Amino acid sequence: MIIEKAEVIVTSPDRNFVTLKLTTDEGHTGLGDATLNGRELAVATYLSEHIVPLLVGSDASRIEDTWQFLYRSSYWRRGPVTMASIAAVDMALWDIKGKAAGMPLYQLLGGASRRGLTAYGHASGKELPELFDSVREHLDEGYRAIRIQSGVPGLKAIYGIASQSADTFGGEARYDHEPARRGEKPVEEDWDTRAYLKHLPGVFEAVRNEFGPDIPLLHDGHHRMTPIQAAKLGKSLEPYDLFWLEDCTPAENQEALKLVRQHTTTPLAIGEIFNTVWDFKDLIRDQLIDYVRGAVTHMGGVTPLKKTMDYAALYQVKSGFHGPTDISPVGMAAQMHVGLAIHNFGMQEYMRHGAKTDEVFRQSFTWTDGLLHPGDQPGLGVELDQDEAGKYPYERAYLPYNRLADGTVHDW
Ligand code: CS2
Ligand code: MG
Repeated sequence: MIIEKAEVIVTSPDRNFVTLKLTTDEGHTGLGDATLNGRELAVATYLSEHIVPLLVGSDASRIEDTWQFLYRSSYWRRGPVTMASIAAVDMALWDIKGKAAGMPLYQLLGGASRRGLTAYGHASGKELPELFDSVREHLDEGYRAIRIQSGVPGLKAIYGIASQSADTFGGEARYDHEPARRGEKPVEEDWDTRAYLKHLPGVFEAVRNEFGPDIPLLHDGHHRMTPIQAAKLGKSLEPYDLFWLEDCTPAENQEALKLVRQHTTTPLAIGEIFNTVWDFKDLIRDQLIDYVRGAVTHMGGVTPLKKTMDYAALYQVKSGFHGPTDISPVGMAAQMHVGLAIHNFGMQEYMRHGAKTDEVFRQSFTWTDGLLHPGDQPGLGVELDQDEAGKYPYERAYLPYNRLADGTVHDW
């Protein structure tokens, strides 16, 4: 089975996506997601200039060998651009393998370990009434676990708060579908960690009082705290029994997690910007985290993500794969198959894509009773409508960033 054609497709239905499409001499096609939010064209170029010429004419059935070849032969290992590019090839080859076998990917990975994947959605609000409405909407949509993000008194706009983004962007609530804002410059937001640490425990207390003790609640610290601030937050949230606290520190300095861990039993999730098992190795071995936030798209594909999770299983660390709208439907499908097959599944993040995105990417996953299932189509179960994709050319887009009150750039 020879790869005859490799196409890199950049499309921007509700936001930018980079997709690799491989076609074999036997007529099978495979899709891979290579979207790197705000840096999409770097990956598209890496693929078209440096990977496509290597793929055409090679054996589509050799997934492991192709991965090792792309990873080791470049000499320049790791990094988000390289690993998103390799991820796309890996996903596309698994898609082809499944289609050739007539089986959904999760069957090739060992079959289903559960009926479906518990998924959490993003509730947010500037003030409590809006936040409560947002929680109720998510419960009505079938979510059984909810991430809580709140405005902070005195701060104008915080990433992840839908209603605040509406204010910032002239009445347009674009957060859900467009976290990377289209435009020539990134949007500037403001930040104050002391105000946040003071405010957040009260928000969780109010949510627990309103919605009861049972619903799993999550929170994303989005890399904003120092280790001792993160420790303080974890401790102050203990009474509200979080499912996880995510990205409490930037984690570039992994030692920081030791300090956080010494002070709190709030479960920790980390790694949406990690690229390989090496980024997770010490955190997992030292049991400093509870959930792996890697995404199939940014971790180099299905092959290394499955290996990372098998390693994590030795330490009772579970999955919490990153699932915002900048993971395309192809990437979401791939990680749903992995999540269904592995034993140590924890929770899947699930933000709905926009209507135009769903037209471009025809999907076969289901969302029933709070559970996602990738479906039983052979391969990944996603097809790309190239005519639809062609209607939406790339638009430059950037993620926002933060400055403190005195003008200092801060982690966001
Ligand atoms: C967030 C993401 O979903 C999450 O946990 O941290 O929205 C993240 O900021 C974006 O995916 C960045 O591309
Ligand atoms: Mg996050």
